[in-house]
Amino acid sequence: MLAGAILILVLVTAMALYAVYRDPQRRATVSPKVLLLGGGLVFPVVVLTALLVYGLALMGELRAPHGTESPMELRVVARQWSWQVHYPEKTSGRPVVLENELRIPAGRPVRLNLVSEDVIHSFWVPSLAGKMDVIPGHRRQITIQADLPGRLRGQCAEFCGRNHARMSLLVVAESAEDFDAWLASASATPSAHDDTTRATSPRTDR
Ligand SMILES: [Cu+2]
Repeated sequence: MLAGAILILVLVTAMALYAVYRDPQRRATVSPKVLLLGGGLVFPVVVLTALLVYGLALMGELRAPHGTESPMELRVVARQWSWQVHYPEKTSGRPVVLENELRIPAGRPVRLNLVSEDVIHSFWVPSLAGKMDVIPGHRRQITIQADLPGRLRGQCAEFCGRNHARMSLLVVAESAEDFDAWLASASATPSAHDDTTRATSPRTDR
């Protein structure tokens, strides 16, 4: 795709330079009709059709990460203006809920069940997957997978009101062992307020 883009860029730049610097006496040997039909219709149709076919072929892979491992299920609630991540409840221990932080095990698919409590939001972690609109009254799903441990940034990608720009999300991908240890200790920690363990990510981006 990059090679194709470079080829088109070089071609268009060459044509623009030719148009600017050519000898004024020399007239184009290509008729305007051919230029318009070829450059304005045939060329874009061919290129865009090829890109569409390529994109459709890639879509399945983009939506469902590689591997046959069953994904971990998380519930993500979007609201003005934060992301709330609910971890599966165990028979023992306390429910684990994170605000504006998504902790996941690296190397394992994670299926996010997205719901909105108010307006349309859009879940977007550019390094992991495309955008997924979160629409009130609808349940949307997206499967993500971080191949390596690290910290990534997510952002609401649908304008959702005054603090839309601040509706960001920190994704922390950890090794499976670290993740399991964190989840075990988070669900074991008693909370001072209620029966929910909440943790707030450090908001260095504010
Ligand atoms: Cu939003």
